[in-house]
Amino acid sequence: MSDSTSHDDHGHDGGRRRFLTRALAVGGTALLAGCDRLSQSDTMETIFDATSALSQKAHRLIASRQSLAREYPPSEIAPTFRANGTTNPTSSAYRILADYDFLGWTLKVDGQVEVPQSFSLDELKALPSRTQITRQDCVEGWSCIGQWKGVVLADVLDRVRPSDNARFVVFHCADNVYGGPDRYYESLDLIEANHPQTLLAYELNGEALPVANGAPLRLRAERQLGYKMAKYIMRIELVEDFRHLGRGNGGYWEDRGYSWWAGI
Ligand SMILES: Nc1nc2c(c(=O)[nH]1)N[C@H]1C(S)=C(S)[C@@H](COP(=O)(O)O)O[C@H]1N2
Ligand SMILES: [Mo]
Repeated sequence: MSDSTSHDDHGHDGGRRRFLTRALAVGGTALLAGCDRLSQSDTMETIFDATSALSQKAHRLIASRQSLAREYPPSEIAPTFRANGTTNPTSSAYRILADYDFLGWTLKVDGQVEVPQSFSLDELKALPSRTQITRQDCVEGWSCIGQWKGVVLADVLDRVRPSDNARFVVFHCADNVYGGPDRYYESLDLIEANHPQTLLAYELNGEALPVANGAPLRLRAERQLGYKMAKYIMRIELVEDFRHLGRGNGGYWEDRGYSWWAGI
């Protein structure tokens, strides 16, 4: 859907591109490894402002949609991966699943697909896996490095065969944020969803994914801010647009003012 855009971008307006590259580099170098809170909260504000203000097209000027997120050596892994947002969903359906080690959990994949399917955790683990050490950046002003193992989302999508009109991949979660009425959900476009580092992760730092970090399955979209990486995934829905979901903006935090495009 947006291939033509990314090709067009090369060679356009080099001055603007250099400016944007510099603007992001200034924010980027201030991010610390590990799970440290940033000392100057305005640093993250700068990054977040830039992220909100730049159009999706502008981002493509400075980073190809195919580029890889940085991966780190094992020595950089934080001793404890910080948890944020929901850390222990309270719905009775989730509690029962958690009490039985997620034995009865299945991932439903449906919507605009030719072959809707459900996958058990064992079925997902039997698919080819990828392991990567990456840094998660939260808009609240911290970052954390961890090692994730999971199934490449593109492999799951290949199995359900998205229809021609499918444009976005929506992740439906098990938790109501802060006990409110709305379930967490998020979405990626098909380019981000099919990126080689986009995983449905079931392991963190060599252990089963902890409940605090999204057990039994959470998204890793390593070129995106933390809020895109849905935890507690119950269902994946391929859609043409977001109109029927939440308040129509493609995600729980997007419905509350965050930018849908959260590329970093
Ligand atoms: N289902 C769900 N997914 C979520 C959240 C949440 O509250 N619920 N918080 C998001 C935010 S803001 C961040 S920074 C990361 C936190 O992931 P972590 O708890 O593994 O650090 O998850 C994201 N995914
Ligand atoms: Mo976040």
